[in-house]
Amino acid sequence: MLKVYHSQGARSLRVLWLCEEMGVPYETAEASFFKPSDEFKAVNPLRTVPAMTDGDVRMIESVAMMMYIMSKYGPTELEVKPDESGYASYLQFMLFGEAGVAAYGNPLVATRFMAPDDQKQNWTAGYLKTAILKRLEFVADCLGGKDFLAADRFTAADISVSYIVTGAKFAGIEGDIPAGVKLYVDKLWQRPAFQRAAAVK
Ligand SMILES: N[C@@H](CCC(=O)N[C@@H](CS)C(=O)NCC(=O)O)C(=O)O
Repeated sequence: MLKVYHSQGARSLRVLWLCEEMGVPYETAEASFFKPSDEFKAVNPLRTVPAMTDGDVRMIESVAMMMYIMSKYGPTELEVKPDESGYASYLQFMLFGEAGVAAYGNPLVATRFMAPDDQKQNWTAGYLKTAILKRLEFVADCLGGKDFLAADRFTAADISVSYIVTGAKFAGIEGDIPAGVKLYVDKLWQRPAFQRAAAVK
């Protein structure tokens, strides 16, 4: 069975949400940032969350985990196939959710909580905040009021991109999320599978 090393509010939410949507069974193990267990450290020496095992398989990238689960435990409508229109958008937003948006949040969170007081509002923190919000404006433009980013249906790309709104509170930018993105994510969060995943401690 899939074992997901999870911390509430972390990117493990992407993996749990996908599993809940697909009905794939999983178990969780606590992945604490402050007191990582020996087991977690052995699975993920980087101690970033999430990590996942599936038998002998060991993974430490959340979007790759989603792609693995869809390929291995699908088929699922959450994945857009190469012969469907919307495939290129799907692929792009799957990766954009992490590489294009959420990755900018890590140094912002670290600066907010770990930098010396006189550096918490430094130039780089301002740059990172602007970079994230600019990219979220791009997401809002791409949505143009639609409910989903690719293929006119709910897909894993929506799970990937929308994580940033959960992470925004750690980065201190939750009040700055563009209205078009907020509306889009609020609707996604109505999904029962999201609510089950978000409730996992
Ligand atoms: N690209 C990785 C990023 C993982 C990541 O940075 N997770 C955050 C929590 S959501 C974390 O562990 N931050 C602590 C750190 O970077 O040391 C993924 O998508 O799984």
